Amino acid sequence: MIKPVVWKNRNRNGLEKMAIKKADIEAVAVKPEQYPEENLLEVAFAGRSNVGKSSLLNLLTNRKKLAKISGSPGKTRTINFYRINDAFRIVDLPGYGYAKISKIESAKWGKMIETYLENRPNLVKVAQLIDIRHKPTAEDRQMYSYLQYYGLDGLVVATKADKVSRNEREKSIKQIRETLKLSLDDIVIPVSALKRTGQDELIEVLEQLTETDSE
Ligand SMILES: Nc1nc2c(ncn2[C@@H]2O[C@H](COP(=O)(O)OP(=O)(O)OP(=O)(O)O)[C@@H](O)[C@H]2O)c(=O)[nH]1
Ligand SMILES: [Mg+2]
Repeated sequence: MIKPVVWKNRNRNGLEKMAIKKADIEAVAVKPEQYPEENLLEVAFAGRSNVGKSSLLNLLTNRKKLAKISGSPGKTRTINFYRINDAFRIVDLPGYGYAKISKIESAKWGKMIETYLENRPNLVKVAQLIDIRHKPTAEDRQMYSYLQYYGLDGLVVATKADKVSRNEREKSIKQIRETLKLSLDDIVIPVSALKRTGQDELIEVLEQLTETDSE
């Protein structure tokens, strides 16, 4: 059973700092037969190509090369399952919205992502990543509506926070909230893989989401 997460009343000051002590790649999949067992809860990372999904995974796990990153979009082309602390999984998805890949390739990835999102009972949440410098695109909005439809929405990560000033950061978060029509309960966490900031808050959320009752 998943415990309800009360976003609004969380008191961060009183919580211990969480840490990811163990992280291993468990499966690389393009179809359901290749997914790992449904025995652990999963949170997936979705977002445009190059937004920083793989970098975020490395930041959270404190590993430089666990997930491969690249300056050119379209690096992650498979669904990659990472087992975290033997307690839950983070799933790194291929990015969408990369203009330079063929329509056929793009449709193939879209289908691959959809198949995963629609048929995974142990998937509890999808963190939607948005580059803090850019207003969410039509595709981002489409993706977010899709997540809403499946009840996987409510968690947005604003990446590359180091690229804007503090003042701009607040403005960008407001713009993200407005464009995606987030509710007050939805959360937006700014992170920077470069400056190594924001990861503690996100780890805390991931641990709450994937906490299981052992009673
Ligand atoms: N300045 C800055 N650059 C970042 C940050 N996170 C990622 N990048 C850079 O953005 C580029 C893309 O990062 P990836 O992590 O590969 O992005 P991705 O979303 O996994 O991309 P795909 O696998 O193509 O979908 C790389 O050049 C990273 O170094 C960040 O927090 N700050
Ligand atoms: Mg990637």
